[in-house]
Order: sequence, then C-alpha cells, then structure tokens
Amino acid sequence: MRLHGTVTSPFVRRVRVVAQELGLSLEWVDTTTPEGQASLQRLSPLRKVPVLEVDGVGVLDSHAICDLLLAREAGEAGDFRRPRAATQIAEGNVIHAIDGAAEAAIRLFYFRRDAVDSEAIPYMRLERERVARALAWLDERVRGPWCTEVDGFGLAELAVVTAVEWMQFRAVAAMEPYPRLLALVAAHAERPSLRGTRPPGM
Ligand SMILES: N[C@@H](CCC(=O)N[C@@H](CS)C(=O)NCC(=O)O)C(=O)O
Repeated sequence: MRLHGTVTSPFVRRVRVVAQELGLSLEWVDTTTPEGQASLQRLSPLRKVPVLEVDGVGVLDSHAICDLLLAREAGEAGDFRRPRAATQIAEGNVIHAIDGAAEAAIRLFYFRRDAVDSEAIPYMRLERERVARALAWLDERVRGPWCTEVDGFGLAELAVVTAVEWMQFRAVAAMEPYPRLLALVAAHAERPSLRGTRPPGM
C-alpha cells in the first residue's frame, strides 16, 4: 500500500499516526516531487492528500484510509482507542467540527500564500469565523486529554492534535482563547506516533 502525501499535511499525518499505532509500514510517495504529483493525479480527480493506493486504486480521504487500516488490523494492537458505538455521535461531532475548522484554515492559508486578502472576501471572513467558532465549541467540550466520555487516544483526539498543531505551525489562527484545547494537545505531545510524525519546525 502506497501512501501519497506531504509531511506537513495534518490529514496525511493522521494516516501516518494510525499506521504507526497499528505497526503497519506504508510505502511513502512524496507528492511535492514531480513523480509523486503525477501519481496523485492519476489516482485522484481531487488531487488532495492523503491518497492511499491499494492494488492500483486510490482511497481518496483520510477518514476512509484510517477506517480501512483499522478494519484490516482488527486485533487490539497497542492502546489506540478503536471507534465504539457508545461514543459514535460524540466522537463524530468532534471530528466533523475540527475538520471543518481545519479545511477552512487550509483555505485561509492558501489565500495568504497566494497573496490574496481573504478579509476582502465575505465568504472567507465567514471561513475565519468558522475556525474560531469550531475551536471555541471544542474548547468547551473536551474533557482533560480526552474528547468523549470514554478515556483513551483515538481518532477524535488524533484529529484535534493534528489540526491544532498544524494551525499553530502555519499561524492561521490564534490559539490563546482555547486553553483546554492547548492542554489536550500538550498532554499527547510525547506520544511516540505523534513525535515520530511531527515535521521539522512544527
Ligand atoms: N477531507 C480530506 C481533506 C484533505 C485535504 O484537504 N488535504 C489538503 C492538504 S492538508 C490538500 O490536499 N489540499 C490541496 C488543495 O486543496 O488543492 C481528507 O480528510 O483527506
């Protein structure tokens, strides 16, 4: 299985973390290279990363890829908390909220990179507000280092940590108003799979 991505992408990092947690090694295709980009374009009409190539077919979204890896490695390897029916709604809502914030923040980042003033565009002001509202909503709901009423590091905690660290790395959102989110991120900072996938400078 060949994972296409960049080391800075928070969505790609989630797949790399899940693979490490499960003890899986995935072949790496760096999409910042011409060969990696050509391979990505062949596999995905969206040209977003991550894409996992399985038997010549691209799996086009980080959630689909993580679900696939967790389903393939059904055993209880390590202490990564598997999705559970009891926390499905709460965990799903955390993931949707942080993803909405992350995708909006990524658009703000691309606008800034392209030297476009996103504040001049009403929809992009909404995107900035969406980031802040989602982070405030999450900050009210996290429970110490955990995102649901069940303890353990799982997909929701992973989504929050990877997105918040990326937002700090790219300086796309002020994080001071969200002390509980920052505490959650700090609580997991030394987890080996997170340490092992953190790009230089993050
Ligand atoms: N929902 C997707 C989001 C993936 C995504 O937005 N990836 C970004 C990199 S972090 C990307 O490839 N953006 C390229 C673009 O928007 O053109 C997932 O979970 O995989």
